[in-house]
Amino acid sequence: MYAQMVDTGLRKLRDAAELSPEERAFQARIDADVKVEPKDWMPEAYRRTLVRQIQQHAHSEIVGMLPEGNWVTRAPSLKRKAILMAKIQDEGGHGLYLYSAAETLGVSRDDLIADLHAGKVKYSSIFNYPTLNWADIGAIGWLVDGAAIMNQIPLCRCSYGPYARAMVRICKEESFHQRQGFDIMIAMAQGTAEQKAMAQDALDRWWWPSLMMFGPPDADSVHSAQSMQWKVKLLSNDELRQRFVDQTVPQAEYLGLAVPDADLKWNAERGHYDFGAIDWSEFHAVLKGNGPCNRDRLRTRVKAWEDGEWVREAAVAHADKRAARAARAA
Ligand code: BYC
Repeated sequence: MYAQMVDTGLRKLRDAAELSPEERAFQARIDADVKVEPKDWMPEAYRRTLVRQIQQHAHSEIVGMLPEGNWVTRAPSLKRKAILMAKIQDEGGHGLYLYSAAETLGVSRDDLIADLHAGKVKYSSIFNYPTLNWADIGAIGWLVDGAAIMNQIPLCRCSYGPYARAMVRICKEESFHQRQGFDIMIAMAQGTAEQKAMAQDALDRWWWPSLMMFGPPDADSVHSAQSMQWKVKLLSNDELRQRFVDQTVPQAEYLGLAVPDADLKWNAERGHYDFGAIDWSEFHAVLKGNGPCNRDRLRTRVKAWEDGEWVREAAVAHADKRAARAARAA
């Protein structure tokens, strides 16, 4: 149990004997499921791991608003438009809870956002794919939010208190998002032949990128061993991916849609679906900035930040004036 990695980026865990007394006590608290709180002592690598993961997660929520925002003005009805706007607003809120959780670790939101805009840190690969038709909005809710929930429900039990608590509300909202996506897919799959074809096309394009959301295979995951030791991650990338496939294939069958994988097959012995090989070269290309929409997503985020500068400055000036007025009155 008492083993830690020498450095994040290496896969070798240290033996208990190699840990300092503080590190041993820290790991013992984690093993006993005691939450770590901001003012508690923590190994510097634990803090860095959390800042990395939480900020990647926060950036994903904010960038994740963009592919959906593309469809607000083209939603097929007022009801669908209102629902989509509420969902996108929820994603913005998730980003804010997560930036706040990261700030408890001694970093500033402005610095995290500057790193995103400079391309120094990642956000989820999935948001570098385009939304080409309305069925894509259904597929995002069904598959992308479905994958997100699969990954994030266990994070409600992760070792860092502020992150775990933020995840509780996020997961509740994500589960509505998943249902609204499935509702769109039902409407389209049961609609005209043309609508059903759009739903199938969306599933064909979003299936494999959704499986990539869970990250590289366990054997290639540089951070998993240490993150699981620290309960920053509760389940491995491959375990979560398998759970997602097992949960989603029957849903596709219910919709009457075909999962685009010739090797997909129920394995009674394992009690799981076997599925085909993932094209990891595509995943790595997207991570390197060469996905279909990487440049566009960052350009849009930077522009939104710059366009909003006067609002942030006005809010600070207003707060300063109020504080000065209150000080004069006191
Ligand atoms: N995309 O050692 P590994 C959402 C990176 S939000 C991009 O396995 P780890 C949603 C990884 O960061 C979705 N990068 O890493 C929002 C690492 O690079 P760095 C986001 C990826 O951290 C709005 C390297 O590959 N969810 O769902 O142990 C609307 C090696 O990987 C990806 C979260 O952030 C990827 N897919 O595991 C709807 C949840 N996968 O950092 C939905 C919290 C891996 O060394 N995060 N990388 O430069 C996690 O659970 C984990 O961080 C991951 C990766 C499973 C994502």
